[in-house]
Amino acid sequence: MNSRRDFLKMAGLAGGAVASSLVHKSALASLPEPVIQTSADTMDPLYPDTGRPYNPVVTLNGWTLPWRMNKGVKEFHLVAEPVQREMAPGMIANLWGYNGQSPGPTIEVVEGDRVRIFVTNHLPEHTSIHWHGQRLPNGMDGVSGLNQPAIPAGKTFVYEFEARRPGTFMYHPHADEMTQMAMGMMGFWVTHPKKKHPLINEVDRDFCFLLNAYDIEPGAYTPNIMTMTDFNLWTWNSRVFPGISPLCVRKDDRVRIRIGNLTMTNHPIHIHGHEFEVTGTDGGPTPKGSRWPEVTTDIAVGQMRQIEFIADEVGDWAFHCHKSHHAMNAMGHDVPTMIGVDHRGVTQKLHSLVPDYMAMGERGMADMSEMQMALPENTLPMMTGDGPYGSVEMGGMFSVFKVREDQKPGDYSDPGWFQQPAGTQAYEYQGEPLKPRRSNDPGQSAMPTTQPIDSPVEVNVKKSSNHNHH
Ligand SMILES: [Cu+2]
Repeated sequence: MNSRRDFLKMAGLAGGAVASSLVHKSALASLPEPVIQTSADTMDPLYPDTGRPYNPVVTLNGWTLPWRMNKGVKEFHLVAEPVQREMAPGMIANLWGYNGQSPGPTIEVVEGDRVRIFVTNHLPEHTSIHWHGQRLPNGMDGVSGLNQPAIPAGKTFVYEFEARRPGTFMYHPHADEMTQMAMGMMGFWVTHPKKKHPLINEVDRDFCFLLNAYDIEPGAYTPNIMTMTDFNLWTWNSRVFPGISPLCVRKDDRVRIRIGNLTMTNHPIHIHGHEFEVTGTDGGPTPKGSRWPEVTTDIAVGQMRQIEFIADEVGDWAFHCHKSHHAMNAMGHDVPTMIGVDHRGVTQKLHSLVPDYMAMGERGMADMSEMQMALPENTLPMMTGDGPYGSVEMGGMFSVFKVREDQKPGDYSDPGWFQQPAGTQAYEYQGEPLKPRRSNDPGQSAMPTTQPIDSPVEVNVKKSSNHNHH
């Protein structure tokens, strides 16, 4: 990583704030060099080369911040700054984040570690960092005005505490929170257990990401920070499908996925083909007796959940928020429901006036994914992302959980699409169609009888003046 070059480049972009007298040479000598990330790709896990060993996490479309060991203290340097985040190929957002990206880097430490975090503020306004879920001295909790003065623009503050309990945490500003979180300022934090823990399993794959949301008008680059509920980009780590990396694992791996919610609404996160247990929250590991199997878990605002399961079914499994509006991208929310409305005649007339006019939605909204419609600049299609059999018709909070027999341990690369073994895929029925049997037909029950397929079913059609069955 060309961290120094990137950092100097970023410093140059920020108007030379770092090169100026704000950071004195003596202070610079004691500050750990900030590492800046310029890519939105999922980075390989960062294996520790100092301090206690642990099995690192993989941050979806993110990375773990390297540290410097200084007399037994792990030192990190976070730089709060404006960033450009690619939300999916074809769309860039102007966000605020840390060290070049939004969300910021994941911080990984071990239970009992002494941690010192330098926070440099390159935003145009003051900020602070709250370490969500941590046990720490009150003055390190990061609520500006309550626990500390806010960090003025251009200044560096130092937080220092012991990572007292193992678990899943996050960090975010507690200063002009509404603006700064709407702009993407947040990051993940994992404290690994220092020794075998009765409630914390060792896993083969450990993924993490944050749920966040933005309101960016089609054609625009900067979020509308005043939006309270009507967001149009529902994101995992500031990415939308098909820009979210797949979660690639080997068959029979024990998998843990850690998720934190910093949006303004809850997200029922759902996995296909497997059942999981919630093994931890931001309050710590859950007692074994409190765990039950499920396939969807709701994550409320400000909550974190870690789910665990054995990936024992090969395939490409959908993994997504179950609020269907959260699995699509911008546009469409103001479109009236047109199902069943045939407006072809109107379209023809309109075409003579407005050549670009398109009728949308009369057969459902699936046409949207196929439409070669001219979109505004820097705007993603509402439903997008192709699979091996056509459009997946999803956007937003959607990814694919890929389980393969031959995915090597430690290999997180995309193995491509799953090849369905012969005879294991839904297929088209080629026989004769049957007439539908309706439950209100006289003398008929709703349950089909065991009619042989080659003998036609007799159906009495009840005449009705106000119902026309086609
Ligand atoms: Cu959702």
